[in-house]
Amino acid sequence: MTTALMIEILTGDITKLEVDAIVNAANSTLLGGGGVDGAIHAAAGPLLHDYCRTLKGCRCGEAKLSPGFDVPARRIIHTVGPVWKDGTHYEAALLKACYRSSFELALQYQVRTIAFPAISTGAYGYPKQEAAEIAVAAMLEYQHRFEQIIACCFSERDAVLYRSTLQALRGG
Ligand code: AR6
Repeated sequence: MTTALMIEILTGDITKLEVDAIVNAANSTLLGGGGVDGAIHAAAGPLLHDYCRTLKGCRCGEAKLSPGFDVPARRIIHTVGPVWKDGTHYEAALLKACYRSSFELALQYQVRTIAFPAISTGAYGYPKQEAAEIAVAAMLEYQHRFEQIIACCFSERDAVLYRSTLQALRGG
């Protein structure tokens, strides 16, 4: 199946990936934090923090762009996922919006290869299975507009979940 080449599920550190853009699971200040956000700021260096100050924050579900500075990726797309409460606070719509906003911003900047972490599934507590379904559905929706879409999982267990979700959503 040709589409299989476009969505890749990897296990590893997103800061190391040589792609046009990596996506950051940020908070609304865009000024850094823990998890993947902390790792990206540490790898990109202090100029990223200075640049992010000029972006004046970002709302949940939206996305903003910065250069990659010291990471191999040329650009970083910062998006703010929802904090999971109980599923009745528009969490799913907001998480979908994160993926769509990130993809749309990437298209505006001629990004052809892009990598995502599992947005909201760490500190923000989004259930991993439900989040994977939203992530993979968005990737399938946009796959024809990119050369490569990487789901960069931080554990092999998450990667197994993404692989089974991808298989299920593709219909086997
Ligand atoms: N590469 C890829 N994935 C990673 C990496 C990495 N280097 N490090 C962690 N992950 P989280 P959130 C995975 O908590 O839930 C921050 O403090 C991690 O295992 O980074 O959206 C921000 O500033 C998990 O699967 O992001 C916000 O305040 C996924 O990335 C808040 O956390 C997301 O976990 C955002 O919370």
